[in-house]
Amino acid sequence: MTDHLDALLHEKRIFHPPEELVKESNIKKWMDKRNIKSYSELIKKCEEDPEWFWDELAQELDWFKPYTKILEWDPPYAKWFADGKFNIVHNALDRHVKGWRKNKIAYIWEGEDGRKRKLTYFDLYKEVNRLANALKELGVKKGDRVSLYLPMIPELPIAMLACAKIGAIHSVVFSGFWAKAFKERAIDAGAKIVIIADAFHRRGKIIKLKDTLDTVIDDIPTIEKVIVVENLKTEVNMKEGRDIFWDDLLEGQEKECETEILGAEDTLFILYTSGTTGKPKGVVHTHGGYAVGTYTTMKFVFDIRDDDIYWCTADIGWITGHSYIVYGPLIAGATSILYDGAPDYPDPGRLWKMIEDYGVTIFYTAPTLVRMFMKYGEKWPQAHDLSSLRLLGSVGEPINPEAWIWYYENIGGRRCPIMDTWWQTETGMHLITPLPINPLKPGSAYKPFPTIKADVLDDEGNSLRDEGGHLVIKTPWPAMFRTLYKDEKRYIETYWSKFPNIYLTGDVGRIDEDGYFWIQGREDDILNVAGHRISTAEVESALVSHPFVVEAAVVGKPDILKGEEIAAFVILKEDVEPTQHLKGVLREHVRKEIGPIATPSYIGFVDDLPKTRSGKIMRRIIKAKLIGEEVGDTSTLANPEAVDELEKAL
Ligand code: 6R9
Repeated sequence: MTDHLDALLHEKRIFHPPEELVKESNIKKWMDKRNIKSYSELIKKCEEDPEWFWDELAQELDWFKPYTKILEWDPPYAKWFADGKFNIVHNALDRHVKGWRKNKIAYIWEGEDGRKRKLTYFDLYKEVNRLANALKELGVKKGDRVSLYLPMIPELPIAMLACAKIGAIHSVVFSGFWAKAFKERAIDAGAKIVIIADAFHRRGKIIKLKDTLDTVIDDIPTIEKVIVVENLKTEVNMKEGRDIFWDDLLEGQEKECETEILGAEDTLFILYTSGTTGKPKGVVHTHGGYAVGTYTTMKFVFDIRDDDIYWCTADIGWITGHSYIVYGPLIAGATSILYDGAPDYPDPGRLWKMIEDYGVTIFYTAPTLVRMFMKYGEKWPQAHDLSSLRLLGSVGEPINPEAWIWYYENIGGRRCPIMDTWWQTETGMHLITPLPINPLKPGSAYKPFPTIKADVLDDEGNSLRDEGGHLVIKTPWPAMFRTLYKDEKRYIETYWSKFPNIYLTGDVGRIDEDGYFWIQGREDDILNVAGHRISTAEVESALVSHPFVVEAAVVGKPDILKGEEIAAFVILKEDVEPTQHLKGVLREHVRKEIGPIATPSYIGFVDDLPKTRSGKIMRRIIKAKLIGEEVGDTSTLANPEAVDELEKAL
């Protein structure tokens, strides 16, 4: 049976990057300079001396006072460059403004309604300084927490950088979260200030963010001031003495502001991520190591260069946006696209038109979007000139081989390698990922980044090959989170207790005979059917490989005989009839792809699947609904209405 299972994820096809791209790549040039002949030689050297690698990269950044120690590793606590004096904003802005990048564009912004703005590094620098001065005037000090509740407008990175500049800690809450979710996070962080926008557009509608905040603000006792960006200039309720407009606050503020000299280990931000329990986890990142990690991966994974137009479609409210829209690209001095709107609005050609309009060269998105665009069809990308693209990226969930190939052919024109980057809010930076010089297998996130030791273990801690198990990381890395905010106990229990001194990712992975990693999904997404371990991702991948299927979610339904049976919820292509006969066809298809053991006992057709706002399918909620349990809090869902559909479908 395992043979069948392996057959699905054991993609035989190998895709090599174009020779020219390899030759010109940052990593190749970097290795050449150091007389390193091959990638395997680099990996070996990094394994022997990881501190050598990170020291080399850290030296490309500006330190107020150089560090003398690179790493202090006292598991599960790591300190990187600890005695160095540093500020990430000095590296993301100040040093560029002193040099030739001063008038280089940092962000090209476009709103859903077509509004456009361009900000140079100098523009950004001045705005950050004015806000930083204003925050100081409001009494914000080093270590104070500031909650940012903003859509994808330039004021969001400006606010993050202004906080970091003065040593305050930002905690961004995704603007698509509801009031309750914001409240919970702001209370946990003990935020003194909230920076928010009046409203923003989504799918042509006006979402009134400030009104949402007003419903919970009185329950957050630590908030002293609310700063309101007039993004759409909608009517807002302003409370005397507490609420201030951004423009009024910045009026007359100095365009220069001293950057606080911090320790490398000082906290940069807290970002909340959902855990297995209901309470979100406050993931804590620092200035120094995080800067080095995000910068290094920007340089080597995305191969960023000064003439690139780089676009990561994530929302800054997630770690992907923090690391790869704000800090990584700015430290690297890149020009990035910032888009505030739905990706398929006003039509499914929106992103492709923007790639053409701005000549985007590097494009980083999520598999869920790729599948959505597969559903809309090839004609949308085909209507645009995408020949400027050089490199593609994927993040957030396993990309099924069909989606990989579609992305590779229809967006990348068979010329752009896809960097399938595996990482987490906790890791801060890519940990398992190809570089543009590596041969790719569709659906595999390649191998660990230089210096990173990753493995797949069974329950006893033995390394597994060609079998699914716990994905773990055995070595510290600079951008690793340092703790969970105010919850040391949970930090240790969740991540460091199953295997001593080894980081438990919570994902299931498999390493094939070539050493490629195949991420199979979260541990809690693994089914046990008649004693066989089956990953929901594998069955979903099989379903999605059928030409009639766009997206699928698979969960386990408890069964006395088999332990679990497989239930699948399927979204069909627009013109396909949802018949009983088709259910049989799909079952047969999965049976053929993986084997009888993986054949779904139940198939239901739905128009939508419950997803988090970052696009992850919420299998836990689907499962609860399926077995008639309490669904619980659905406020973090992007589409709570999708939950009700599930019952009817089977
Ligand atoms: C960056 C981000 C982390 C979880 C992670 C894993 C899944 C992310 C992936 C991937 C397969 C990839 N994940 N990237 N699975 N291939 N390339 O998404 O952070 O929101 O914390 O989610 O996402 O399950 O554990 P975060």
